[in-house]
Amino acid sequence: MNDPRITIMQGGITKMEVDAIINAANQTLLGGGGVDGAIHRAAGPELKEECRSLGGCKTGEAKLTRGYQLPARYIIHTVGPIWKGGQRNEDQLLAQCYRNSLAIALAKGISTLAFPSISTGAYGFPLKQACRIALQEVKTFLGQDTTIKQIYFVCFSEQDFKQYQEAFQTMQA
Ligand code: AR6
Repeated sequence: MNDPRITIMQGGITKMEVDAIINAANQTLLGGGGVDGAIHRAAGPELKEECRSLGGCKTGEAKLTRGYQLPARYIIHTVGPIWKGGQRNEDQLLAQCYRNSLAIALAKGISTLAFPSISTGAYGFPLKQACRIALQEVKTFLGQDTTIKQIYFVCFSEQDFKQYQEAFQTMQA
């Protein structure tokens, strides 16, 4: 059955009008390139100030900040694994990113949130494998008792968008 609470779309995550967006950050939480850079630029310099007070973040874990100039009220920063060939617990660490981000959202009473494709840019995680993990974790989470009403997967490129759609359709079968 198609879960109406999951939406796959193409676009920029900084524009999303949701309670929280997820950032694919690095362990310093002090900004970087890719989606992390875009989020810091759009949120403004106060975000970095708050991030500085958090003392970094381990791979697989997640931390919450305000959204500042973003339409989103909160940002959940998570650190995906760097792909090293698949024998370094990368799958489990990526799954933890989704699980821990969702746990924070639930604890905050958040009802709408948007994920980027964590680890599949600079960190090199194979896209097909990563989006299967992302969708699996979100579906498992939504199968439990939750206040979350809508989860967007915001794909930046058309290639990512197609891959997510394909994985989603395969999982419905
Ligand atoms: N909205 C949605 N997705 C985006 C956006 C955007 N505005 N911009 C890029 N993407 P990456 P990672 C996509 O490299 O692999 C940073 O420097 C992008 O096309 O941002 O987890 C951090 O500081 C790709 O599909 O994150 C870390 O050092 C996805 O976001 C490192 O990169 C993730 O690509 C983290 O690497």
